[in-house]
Amino acid sequence: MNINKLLLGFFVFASTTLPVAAHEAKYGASLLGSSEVPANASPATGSVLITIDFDLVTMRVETNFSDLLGNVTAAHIHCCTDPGTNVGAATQVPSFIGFPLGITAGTYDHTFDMALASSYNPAFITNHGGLVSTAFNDLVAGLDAGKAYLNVHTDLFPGGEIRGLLSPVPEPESYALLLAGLGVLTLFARRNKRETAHG
Ligand SMILES: [Cu+2]
Repeated sequence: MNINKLLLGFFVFASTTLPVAAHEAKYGASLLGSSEVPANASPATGSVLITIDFDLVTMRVETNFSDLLGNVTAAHIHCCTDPGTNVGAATQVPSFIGFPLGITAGTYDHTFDMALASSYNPAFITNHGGLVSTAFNDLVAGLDAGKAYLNVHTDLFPGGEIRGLLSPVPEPESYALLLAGLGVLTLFARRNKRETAHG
């Protein structure tokens, strides 16, 4: 088989799948008391999935949590700092709009327009270039680097009862691309082996 045709096929495949993967990014985390700084012994658990849409400039926040010892007072994303340390809130304060407060278990699903200043903590915009666009870029960079965490504050744990350090979730398209790439490499390896044997 003509290796150039094979490579062309690979690049056509890559160019049709890449934009899908590149215009959306997902970040996930488990929410635990042991992830707080300092850690606490809360039996509560939860999870969070963040989806950034770079075309729409939106951020979807999907969260669930249960078994909190205290009642929820606020929830938002803090950024940007190294794991094991604390930093101020980056997103809407005092809490995500519509986040269920005053309860110990619940769910939340809201999509924020990240082109609006109201989706951020004003201090985060001030400290990150002074513009919504620079704040957005820094927040995404923080998410990519594993330097942002979702924190659920309660009346018993004002500093946060459960939190999760957000990290990138690979898209299915990325896996397909990776497998296609490995397939090409395998064909190259076979071809080289055969040529060596003959020669
Ligand atoms: Cu907070």
